[in-house]
Amino acid sequence: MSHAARAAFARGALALATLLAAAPAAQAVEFRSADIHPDDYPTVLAVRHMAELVKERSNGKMTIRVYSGSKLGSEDDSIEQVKLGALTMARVSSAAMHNICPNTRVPSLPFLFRSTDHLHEVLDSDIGTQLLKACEGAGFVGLAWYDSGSRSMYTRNKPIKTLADAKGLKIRVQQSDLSVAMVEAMGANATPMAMGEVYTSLKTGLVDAAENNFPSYESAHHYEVAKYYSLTEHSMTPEILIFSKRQWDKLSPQDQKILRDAAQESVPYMRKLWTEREAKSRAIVEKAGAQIIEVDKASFQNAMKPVYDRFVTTPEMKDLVQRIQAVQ
Ligand code: GTR
Repeated sequence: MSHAARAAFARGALALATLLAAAPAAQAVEFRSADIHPDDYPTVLAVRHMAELVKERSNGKMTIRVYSGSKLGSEDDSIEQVKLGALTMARVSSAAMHNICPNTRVPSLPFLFRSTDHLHEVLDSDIGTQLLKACEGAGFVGLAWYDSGSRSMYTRNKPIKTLADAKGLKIRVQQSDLSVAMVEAMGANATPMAMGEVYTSLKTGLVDAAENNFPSYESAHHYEVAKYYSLTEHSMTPEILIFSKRQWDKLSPQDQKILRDAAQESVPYMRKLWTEREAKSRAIVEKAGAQIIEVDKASFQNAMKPVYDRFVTTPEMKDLVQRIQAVQ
């Protein structure tokens, strides 16, 4: 080879090496994940934790960018985008999936879980795995369940102490027909709306009440406009992390495993943060003047039969409910 040819060859080799060095970056994928909660909320921190594990285990090939604080829209918007594959992931309340995949209604059934331990036992068992798959036919791979504590009622004007106090109130609920039915079974009027509209609706009196866990009541500032928090603890609807089935099917089994494992490993991390946040949020709202009220829980519980009758209709759902109740 002549000197000139050798030099040309070396230049070519160098160009090729540069190209190869850039190649992993070219193949690298960044997944976007949506959450309506602020940066310091346990769900957001949990998905960020998952993102770190995924990046490390895929040697930087897969990264996840979490968009918090509704930057990508409401929960319903995100779900639609995930279905289309325009957005890869979303952490949403499983109540937001009720009308899309009916079996997700099961863990939201009123007074179904006896305690947080009971909820964890169920979600960590094959029942939890079965329920995570409930939305695959509708375009969503369920990656993990996250805690959301229990939801309780809060009011603007007067406290709810017993079922009779809920009668006739206009109560904001999540956009789910089960949530609507639950509030109607209490003798109240349900107003389904997105979380982002609740603060103003409470403030202006469009609704008299809403219901949520302590961290959401606190972080969304609802306690400033509805200071009576009544411990009805009527539902323990968990959060769910969903992945677009369209995008999932394009991934290798190895990459799918990295994602699934990392999501699962973010669960205990999230649970720890959740317990801390519940206590912290409760302290914040109490300090700000919110009143925490004990209620006659049995009066609420006794009113829930019509909800079970209407929604637990298929043999599969009946079986799920029975199996959940049997978990010790
Ligand atoms: C919260 C949940 C949110 C959202 C909200 C609501 O507890 O974390 O994802 O669903 O409730 O009431 O809309």
